[in-house]
Amino acid sequence: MKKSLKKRGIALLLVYSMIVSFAACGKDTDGKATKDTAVTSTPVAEVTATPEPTATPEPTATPEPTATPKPTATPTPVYAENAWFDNGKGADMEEAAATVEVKAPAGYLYKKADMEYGEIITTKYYSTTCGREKNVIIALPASYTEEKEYPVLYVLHGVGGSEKDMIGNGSSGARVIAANLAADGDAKEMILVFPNMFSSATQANFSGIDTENMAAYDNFVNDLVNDLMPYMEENYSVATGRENTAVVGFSMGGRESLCIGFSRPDLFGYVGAIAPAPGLTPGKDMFLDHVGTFAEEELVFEGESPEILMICSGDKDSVVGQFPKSYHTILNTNGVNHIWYEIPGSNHGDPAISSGLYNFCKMIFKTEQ
Ligand code: FER
Repeated sequence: MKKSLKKRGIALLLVYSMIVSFAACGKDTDGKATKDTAVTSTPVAEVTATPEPTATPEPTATPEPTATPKPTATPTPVYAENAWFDNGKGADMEEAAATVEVKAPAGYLYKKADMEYGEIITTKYYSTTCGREKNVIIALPASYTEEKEYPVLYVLHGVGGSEKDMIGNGSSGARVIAANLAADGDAKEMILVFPNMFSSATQANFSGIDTENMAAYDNFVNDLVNDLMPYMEENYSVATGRENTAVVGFSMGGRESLCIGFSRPDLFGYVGAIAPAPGLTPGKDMFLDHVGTFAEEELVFEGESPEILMICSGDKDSVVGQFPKSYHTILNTNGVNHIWYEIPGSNHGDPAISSGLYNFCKMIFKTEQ
């Protein structure tokens, strides 16, 4: 019984193979029969072998995915892994951390042709801290009106920099990123303030990375709190209070935003540091043996703590190296809730700067009041 079945199977296979071979080889690409039939070109000995899988119709009928337009306009966001560090002191930042994207989408970095970006005011205010006038640039939202009050984000530049550095229209331009996000409803409308951080009472300009110049940057917290913030409140329609006041900075500006955040948690509800420079705590690098503005154990909040405290850095930063990560480690040790993430492949600049600005602008001023 088995044998006869096998024989019948072989016979069937033979017939089947002949038909398949004929069908496959006996037609040209248009499906028309050709003169050169396959029957003669297929040796019988091979026909008894298992039919080639080519006989099974390939699933070519399914439309290729290329037919669907590629979603290049809105690329899928890549969320930062482990961006949240909860040390058991509350989980206010957890939700925000889940939305951190490692890179700012390109669509947010440049001005859109059909959009208003608001007035830019280049002016001076008198600093009692420095005993002189200081430059500041203020960027108002396009819809600015005295009828409303706006939260304020102070944006701090890098070492030896100026008030002009961070406003930009390019990929590190805080004003364009903030406005594009606000237009999409992903950020609150806000006033951006770009100060000049150098705050010496005896010297007008930065002259090199040394302990005196660093002290002049650390002194900016006094200029900010005693001079610039009152100036803003007097001259613009500003929403006051820590829920409406944020500070973010790059490199030296990141170090100072942390310095400000830890010094005045009563005034700043949102603190962001992008590739923060060494010297917030004691440490030595190629430039200086930093005395440290704070001892490591002083980086704590006794009472109020920020609604958002974000530190980020490129993982290929050749200027500040591992210092940003060391601040993250210190905060973990000290039980300070914060958000920390790295921008893969970024050196000391973009895409880390635009990533930090984009994520920070999305997170701030969202606390229920
Ligand atoms: C330092 C290394 C880098 C330092 C500051 C920087 C204060 C800042 C770099 C920048 O702002 O881009 O040791 O000391």
